[in-house]
Amino acid sequence: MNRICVSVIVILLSSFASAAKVSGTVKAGSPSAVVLEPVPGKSFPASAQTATIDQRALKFTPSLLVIQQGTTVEFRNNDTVSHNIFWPSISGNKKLGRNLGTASNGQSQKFKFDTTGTVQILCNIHPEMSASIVISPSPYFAQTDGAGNYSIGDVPDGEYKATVWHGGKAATQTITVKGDTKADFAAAGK
Ligand SMILES: [Cu+2]
Repeated sequence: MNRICVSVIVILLSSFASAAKVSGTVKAGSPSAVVLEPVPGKSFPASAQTATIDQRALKFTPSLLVIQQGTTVEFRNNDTVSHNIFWPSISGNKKLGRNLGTASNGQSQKFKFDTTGTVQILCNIHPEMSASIVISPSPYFAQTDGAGNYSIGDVPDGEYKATVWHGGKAATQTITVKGDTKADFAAAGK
């Protein structure tokens, strides 16, 4: 079971001059994610996309999913046993917790995530089942490959604040994007 769960949020602080690629390595390894988050006041149209988390062999797949705000996630039961879907909170806000109930084989449950933050997806039938969703306010995000590398295209030049989550913990740092930019992130915060 992979307990590593790393996310990086990069907050855009300055102007949109030109677009470039931001890439690098999250040294905590995979699964990891990199998200670009605008400063307050700058917003993007909500996503109308969909994403899927499978339930297969008593696991959520993927165990880490990164989406843009407004994305609908389909939870699809591909096991012969029933699964429940619930989350106690979003970024600690218990008012945003939900219980989608139980689904049997072949059934799907859908939920549109309209708020940003991080979500721990759980099943009350199988306590060992867990997945994480990171909800980005912007369309700038990526998940790492198996080696921990990430790449985000079309990122405007500027100052960004990077938040790295690892194992449920977070750390932040500032990076500057000017043209194609390399940005590596260490593991874990406090
Ligand atoms: Cu289950």
